[in-house]
Amino acid sequence: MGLTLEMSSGIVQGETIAAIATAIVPQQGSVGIVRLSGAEARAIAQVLFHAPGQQLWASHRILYGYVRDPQTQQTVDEALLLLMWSPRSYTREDVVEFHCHGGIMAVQRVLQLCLAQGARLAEPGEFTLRAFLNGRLDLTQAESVADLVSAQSPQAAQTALAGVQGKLTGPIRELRSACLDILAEVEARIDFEDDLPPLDEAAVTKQLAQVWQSVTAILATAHQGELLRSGLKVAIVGRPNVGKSSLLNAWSRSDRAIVTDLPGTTRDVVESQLVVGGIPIRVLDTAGIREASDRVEKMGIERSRSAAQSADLVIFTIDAQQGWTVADEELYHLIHHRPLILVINKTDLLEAKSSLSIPEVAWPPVYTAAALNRGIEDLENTILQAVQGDRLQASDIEITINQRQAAALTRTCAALEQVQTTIMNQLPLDFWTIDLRTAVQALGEVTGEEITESMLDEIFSRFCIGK
Ligand SMILES: Nc1nc2c(ncn2[C@@H]2O[C@H](COP(=O)(O)OP(=O)(O)OP(=O)(O)O)[C@@H](O)[C@H]2O)c(=O)[nH]1
Ligand SMILES: [Mg+2]
Repeated sequence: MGLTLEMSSGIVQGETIAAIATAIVPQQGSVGIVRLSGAEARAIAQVLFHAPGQQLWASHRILYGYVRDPQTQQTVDEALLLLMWSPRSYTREDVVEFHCHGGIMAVQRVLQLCLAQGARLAEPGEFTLRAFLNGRLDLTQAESVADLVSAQSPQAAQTALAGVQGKLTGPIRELRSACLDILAEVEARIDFEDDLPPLDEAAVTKQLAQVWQSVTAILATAHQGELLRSGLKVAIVGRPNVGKSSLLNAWSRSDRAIVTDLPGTTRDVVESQLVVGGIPIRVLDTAGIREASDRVEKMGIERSRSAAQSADLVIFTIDAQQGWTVADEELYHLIHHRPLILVINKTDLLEAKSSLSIPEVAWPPVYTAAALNRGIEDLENTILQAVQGDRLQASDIEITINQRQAAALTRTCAALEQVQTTIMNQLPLDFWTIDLRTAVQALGEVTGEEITESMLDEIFSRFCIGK
């Protein structure tokens, strides 16, 4: 991605870029937006957009009119034009948005006209990259923008929004400046040893411990952040007819999967999207696993096995009335190395729970009667316990960090621990500064104050085009 930006009248304006900013769905969607940003955005819009009457081309105005092909004078769309002049825009450059009719035709034709006028097709995330380079957003905010777009649950969206609003940046900047203060104190002692009172080692140690504690507290949100961002893949696995599809249906409150009293009903993996405790969950209902001669059923069973192997969590379902059978035991041996929750279904047909002998697994078994919608809440609680343990709950945390930020903060912690050891071992002050600088550098990578072009490329290539 080119980072070539030009300075003009104090504002950094890059090459003019263009992209369709809305989701592109053929023949659907009421509005589609083409976005332009850069030094030529205004000029290009003025060539393409005909605004009848005395409409003013002023910032933060919306014009009504027609997009026309300047070559043929043909009208391409009837549209609204939103103007945001530098620096009061997302990128801080001149930004123009064509609000066209939905579907793909209008936006694609308008985009082509913009490109024909000299704009370049934007790279993924390039608008947000410019917002970052022009100081409109720091790196944590920019990354949160991508998280907000891809959020799959209200909680994921909420923590992403907190990130966009800078709620992660503030604390990280404070910690970095605390480290810089300590570094300055130490360096002053190295440079002007005779003129200054000796360093208060106890005070420095205390400050370092405080910074370490705050960094560790932020690091603790990484696991939850990952769950909120990526969600979980959960596979319901078991013998035929134990009620796996009934469980999916009860859980998703739908008739998503076909349920019959015939073993071997489900032939292929059926998927449902759910949200449990803020965590987006993809639930896979699979074909009952048994020795089958039917070719289609065999293929389905193969898919069940691979779903069980690739899932983050397996819900191993058995029939309460039949108890723990030899076939259950065989199947259990195939997958017991996976994180697994035991579900004992059809408990409505059972007189007493205690008569069942089942293997010990990490989490308590869940008793359900899927056909009667019973036990779903227990199942959800056990899943949350399995994935969160004693860790922070989604509702307890305001911000979360991603893997990149976690890696930088882990380096920060290691560097701070190293400084402590250096102090304890009474090593010379030069040694202190090495690790303090590492901590400052790592914290700067989180906010983007210290970042290389290749790191930026990697971060922004994960964005969608038009954002
Ligand atoms: N009494 C009772 N019957 C249930 C319960 N859950 C499912 N069933 C019945 O058990 C039968 C099998 O249910 P399914 O959900 O199709 O079972 P499955 O595990 O998906 O079966 P396959 O797709 O063949 O592997 C159906 O007749 C359901 O109505 C339950 O909790 N109690
Ligand atoms: Mg089924």
